[in-house]
Amino acid sequence: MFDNLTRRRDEEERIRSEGRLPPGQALTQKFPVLHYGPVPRFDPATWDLRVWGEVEEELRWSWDEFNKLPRSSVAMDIHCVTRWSKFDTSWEGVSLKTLVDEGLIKLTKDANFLLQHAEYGFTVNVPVEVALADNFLFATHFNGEPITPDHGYPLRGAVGHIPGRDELESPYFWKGAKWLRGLEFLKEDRLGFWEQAGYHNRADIWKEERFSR
Ligand SMILES: Nc1nc2c(c(=O)[nH]1)N[C@H]1C(S)=C(S)[C@@H](COP(=O)(O)O)O[C@H]1N2
Ligand SMILES: [Mo]
Repeated sequence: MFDNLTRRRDEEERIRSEGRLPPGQALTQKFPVLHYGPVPRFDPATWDLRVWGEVEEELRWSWDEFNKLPRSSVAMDIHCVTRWSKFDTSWEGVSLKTLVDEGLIKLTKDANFLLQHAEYGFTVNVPVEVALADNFLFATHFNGEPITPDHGYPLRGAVGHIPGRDELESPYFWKGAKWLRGLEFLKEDRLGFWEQAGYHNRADIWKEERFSR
């Protein structure tokens, strides 16, 4: 117990000295679970991911089809607005940038925002440039294993900070929806679930954009 505490503090000091600990955050070696509402069940036979709004063609991928899309992986530090940070997490899944570059999703010129739609009507909004960046992934795997049900199985948005890539806007972790089922591209911004509840629209971890009021 005492050893763990010392190890956590030493680790936090190392991360801080590397400039990777945002203001007001603390290092955790656990992986807390945070969400509103129940954990949905996954049925591979009925699951789909729909894409609509500011796209040239609406799309619907079944679970089998989704698993044939080109795959990417990214290592990031993730930062929860409730002040825990988890470092060197690795994620695997599908990147919006790749889907757009390969013409698998064709955005219109008016696609300015992405609204992620999750089970039970949960939503979260980000500017499309944030979703197109290297630090944003539609993730199926965390640290080499399928994401667990309470962390968003089978698919979640994952966003964080890539060490050394300070030019990328890095939002708090809530900007990734767990149990993702739809991607709606919008011309005008529309606030998601937590944003409507008073959380910050942009949510930059370095500027401590936690709440909007
Ligand atoms: N579907 C859904 N996704 C969600 C949420 C939620 O309530 N529902 N909460 C967000 C919040 S507030 C956080 S901090 C992260 C937490 O992810 P974790 O439980 O894997 O740590 O998920 C985000 N994604
Ligand atoms: Mo959160």
